[in-house]
Amino acid sequence: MERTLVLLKPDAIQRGHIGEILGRFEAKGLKVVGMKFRQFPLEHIQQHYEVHRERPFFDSLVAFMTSAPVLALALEGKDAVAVTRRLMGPTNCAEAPPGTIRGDLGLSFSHNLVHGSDALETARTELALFFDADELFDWTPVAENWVYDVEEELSPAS
Ligand code: IDP
Ligand code: MG
Repeated sequence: MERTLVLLKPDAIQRGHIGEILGRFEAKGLKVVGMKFRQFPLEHIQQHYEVHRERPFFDSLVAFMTSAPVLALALEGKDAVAVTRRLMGPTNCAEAPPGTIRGDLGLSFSHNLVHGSDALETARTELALFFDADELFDWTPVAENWVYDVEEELSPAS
């Protein structure tokens, strides 16, 4: 099982797409293990996007991400990092395929609705930035053995 960080960006909040986007992750079978709705401080978002600090779009990205509340989600599931990125689609919404969140809901490169960690190691760092340990919850959905073939797919060896 992996955990990953997803952010519903200010454009998703402003456009009323919280339910639509959260619903897609839930419908897929990913488990919500943390959720936080907050307008994050500038320094927090700067730290989150630290790898992009030298890029020309850094300041506008940080301004955008602090312009309204963000919904931070911690999602858990098998291959959750890659599965989440596939559901999101590529960065530029205009080129993202139909069926993906960005492909169905947006037209912009920068206002692309959603963030998802790009690797397991990144996910660990990003989850620690957005959530304290006691804000993440271990729980077992009643339908888990219908989402997965538990013996085949959830054994330690799989
Ligand atoms: P990702 O969100 O698909 O992982 P990254 O390359 O990590 O994409 O970029 C982080 C975020 O910065 C993007 O989601 C987007 O909001 C913004 N961004 C990336 N490249 C550009 C650009 O060339 N112009 C404007 N915004 C950009
Ligand atoms: Mg990225």
